[in-house]
Amino acid sequence: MRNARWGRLVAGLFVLSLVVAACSGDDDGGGTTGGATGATETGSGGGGTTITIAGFAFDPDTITVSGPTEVTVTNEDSATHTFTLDDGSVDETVEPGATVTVTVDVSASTGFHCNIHPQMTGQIEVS
Ligand SMILES: [Cu+2]
Repeated sequence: MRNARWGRLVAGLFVLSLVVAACSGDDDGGGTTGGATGATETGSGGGGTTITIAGFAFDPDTITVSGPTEVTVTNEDSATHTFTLDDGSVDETVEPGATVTVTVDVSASTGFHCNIHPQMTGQIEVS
């Protein structure tokens, strides 16, 4: 009888640890950045630019860079997306809940898109 009780206790702790691990794993996607600002974000001063993917769309869908710019892309969808420049210089897969940072270094304006969902497009302007 004692062995059976220990078995249940150990099993319970095991399940509990799984729940804790699952919850802490979700924290990576936390933090609301951006918000209801304009559709254009300018990366200057070395601060970089942030793009959020949500609802199968890039937000903002137009960014402005001057020189090499770090662009941080966060995927808040449950589907995998890519952040791909039309000129092919960047092609990064962004898993659900993941954040990737890439350096965008373009000399002329170019578009970007998701390889998986062709309707997801955006534009990079060079100032
Ligand atoms: Cu996509």
